[in-house]
Amino acid sequence: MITVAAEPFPYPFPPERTALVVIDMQRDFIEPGGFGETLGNNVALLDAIVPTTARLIGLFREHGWTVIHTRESHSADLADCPPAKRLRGAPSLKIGDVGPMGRILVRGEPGNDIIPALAPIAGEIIIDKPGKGAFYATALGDILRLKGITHLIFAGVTTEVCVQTTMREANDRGYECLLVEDATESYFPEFKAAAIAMIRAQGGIVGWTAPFAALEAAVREAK
Ligand code: C5J
Repeated sequence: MITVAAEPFPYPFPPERTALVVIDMQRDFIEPGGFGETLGNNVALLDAIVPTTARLIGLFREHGWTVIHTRESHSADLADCPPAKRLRGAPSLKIGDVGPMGRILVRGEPGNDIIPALAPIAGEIIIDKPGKGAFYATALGDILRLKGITHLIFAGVTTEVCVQTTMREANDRGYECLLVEDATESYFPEFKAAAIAMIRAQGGIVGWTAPFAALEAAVREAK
């Protein structure tokens, strides 16, 4: 067991039964011209966590621990995209429309890729998810069960939407979850702060949170 100095109290995890889940670090959310910007958001805010997220992924790769990436994405015929999702918020470009990086939030389009700085490498798992939560309409639960995973460490965007939704889904399924505070971001800093507070309130009702430095220090000390 490795124990991280976390909130609301120390987080112990068995690395061989732990997966890092990096949520939706896609061009569509982080680069201009994608889904995030069509909804009126300042995408530059999300770019700030890329170096820390790269170090977090690097830490897992260095030890050969499980890394999972998710992509929010839809099939080309949009059969898995509810009209409510496509139309809500009156985006300047809707899901499936052609933008500067190809069709917005459609699988296989350039904008739907994970940003080059965090690109998956051979052997890492990629989950394409049509919803905000990574367990909905995906094989994630089966994959984790087959690998014997009991603990999940989360990073990615956006904190209060896809990250928090997935963390809550995982918590309800019995996983012990930690969110890395400086490897997650929101278009709304106050929503990020609120999500972190909600996750660790009431004795860790959804899980734990800790900065990357605390996780890295715990891993180095355990050697
Ligand atoms: C959103 C996400 N915000 N990945 N998706 O629509 O959080």
